Amino acid sequence: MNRTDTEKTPVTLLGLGAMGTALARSWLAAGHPLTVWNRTPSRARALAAEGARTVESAAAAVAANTLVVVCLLDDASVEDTLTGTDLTGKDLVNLTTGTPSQARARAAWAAERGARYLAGGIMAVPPMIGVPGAGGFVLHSGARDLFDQCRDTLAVPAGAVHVGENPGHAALHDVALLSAMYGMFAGAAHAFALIRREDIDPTAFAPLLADWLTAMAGAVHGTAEQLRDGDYTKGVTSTLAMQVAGTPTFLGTAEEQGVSPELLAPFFALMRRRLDEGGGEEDLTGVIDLLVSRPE
Ligand code: FVH
Repeated sequence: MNRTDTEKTPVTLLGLGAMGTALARSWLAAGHPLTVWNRTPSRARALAAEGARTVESAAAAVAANTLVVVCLLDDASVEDTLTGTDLTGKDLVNLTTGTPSQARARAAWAAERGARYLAGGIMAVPPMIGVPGAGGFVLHSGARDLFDQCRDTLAVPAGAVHVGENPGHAALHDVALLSAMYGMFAGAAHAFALIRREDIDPTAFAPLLADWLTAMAGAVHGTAEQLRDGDYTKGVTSTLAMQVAGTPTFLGTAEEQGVSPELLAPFFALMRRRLDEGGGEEDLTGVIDLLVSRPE
């Protein structure tokens, strides 16, 4: 295909749910020729009015362009949609959320059908798509050369980050980052519960909470260095012994405020276990080893 530098790569997009529609609009806004298909055709109508080409079947959409992006509900819907399409010579980018093993199996499945394959994980909600500076990004894993060839197009909806050749690693990073997010939300839920019955305006409390979480987020770099070096006492400022000694204050305050400790208690129990095993001079990194099951 001869294309000048100013011509934009044509894209096929399968799946026009909330996320697929946001992706579609970002590629249209950036001037990429876009062919779309959705199981429920009515969802494609607005995009057709905005310049997308709509086709009657997934097979026709796949046939339209080399670069084929799928953003569907789950791995089963990807199989449903792509079965019966001709993937020979296609560059298939799957932005559907799934597990690492599903991603590896789907990569092998695509290779058997003659496609090059990138797995993706979208770290954004639809309003962040196509909005520079919104903070969203998309994780990709699979062949580095394919990622490099498609990078400019893949970076249109949100920053594109390659996290390795193993096709399962985008999903693994995705779930790891979202798991950390849920831990943060759990902590925030407990914090709001503590102030709930007091004369404290939650909207005045929220900026303090956001600032504190932001200030603490950088601690993950120290954790990463300790894991890399295998030295959990390196650079410790708040020892596990000190932190465990403080847990009765947290549990006592929860009791005083009529708040269940059920979100905090499991983490405190792990901290206590690590302390009892001799990790008092570490900070929290040793807890990670308690979570990882070891091969028999
Ligand atoms: N929306 C979000 O906030 C999150 C942000 C992070 C990434 N996720 C993942 O993105 C995938 C798509 O999410 P979505 O928001 O577009 O999801 P829906 O709006 O529910 O749209 C689902 C689309 O999937 C189609 N679909 C479902 N089952 C089938 C099937 N068996 N065969 C063909 N298509 C199927 C559905 O079609 P229709 O119902 O309109 O006919 C929609 O196009 C997802 O993996 C998120 O985890 C989004």
